[in-house]
Amino acid sequence: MAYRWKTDLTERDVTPEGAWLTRRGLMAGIAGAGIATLAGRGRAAEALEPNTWEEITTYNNFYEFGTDKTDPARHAGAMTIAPWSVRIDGLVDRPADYALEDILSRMTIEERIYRFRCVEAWSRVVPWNGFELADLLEMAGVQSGARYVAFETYLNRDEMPGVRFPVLDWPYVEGLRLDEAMHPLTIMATGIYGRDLPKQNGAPLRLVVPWKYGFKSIKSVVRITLTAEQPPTSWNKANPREYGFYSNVNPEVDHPRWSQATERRIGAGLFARREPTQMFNGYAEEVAGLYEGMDLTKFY
Ligand SMILES: Nc1nc2c(c(=O)[nH]1)N[C@H]1C(S)=C(S)[C@@H](COP(=O)(O)O)O[C@H]1N2
Ligand SMILES: [Mo]
Repeated sequence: MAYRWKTDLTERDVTPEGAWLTRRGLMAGIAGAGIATLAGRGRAAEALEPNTWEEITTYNNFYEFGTDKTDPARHAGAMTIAPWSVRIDGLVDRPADYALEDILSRMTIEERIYRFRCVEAWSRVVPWNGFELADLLEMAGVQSGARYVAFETYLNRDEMPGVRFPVLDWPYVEGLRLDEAMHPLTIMATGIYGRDLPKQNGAPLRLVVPWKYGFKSIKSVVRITLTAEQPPTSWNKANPREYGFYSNVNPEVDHPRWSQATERRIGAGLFARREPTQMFNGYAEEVAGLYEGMDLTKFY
């Protein structure tokens, strides 16, 4: 398939040969969905190691299952993910409850190896499988008045022990400007390493916006609404001074309580040096244009 967008890293940069071969085998075995392996135009100077399946699936934020990093892996197993449907509504031509199987039968699943940067200043590299959000939105038919996209996570009080606590106003909600949502780097992830997305990572379908802090990448999405007005977002509602609507990764705009200049790479080891955080998490070439003329200290 034609390569359209640089993802920073090539398969070979980030994947040990053995895992690569295994993964190819796994991916070849996935029925129905056409998987196109996306070989990014890598930056030769960078030789980043992949994060392991273990590192990606046992240290998570999914507050519906508790606020400890190990809670999602321990508790998310209780979440019902089949049958699953996504309501797409608001300013669209074809509002409906779309069954996940119907969505997947119409989408092209690709692999996207993306950096992932949490606002808490840890990071990793994840080989996602997924499709472009733009393709899903086009399926529903975006109307001309739409300017934003609102997302909502599944909520079930019996299955989610964390929602007994008012850490956030449940359900978890997020939002993007329409041009951010339509950007080719923005994907809906369905897998990691060619395997189904684990529940703790937001099965069966979660947003991934690689140039924004991790909390924008909302998990286990059940509703997508096209709106004219900027939608409310969970972390912004909880603490508007600390978490803005945009939440673009920016080493020059610190969190009020900590620096965002550097990050701790998961799996790097206890004595590893912190790495410098990159503007837009390394995707400036692709996305800086979306924010031309905006004061990023004001629109944080
Ligand atoms: N519904 C929901 N989505 C969520 C969160 C959450 O608590 N609930 N946490 C966010 C945060 S803070 C991060 S860093 C990422 C973590 O994704 P990962 O566990 O797949 O690395 O999920 C984001 N999406
Ligand atoms: Mo995060």
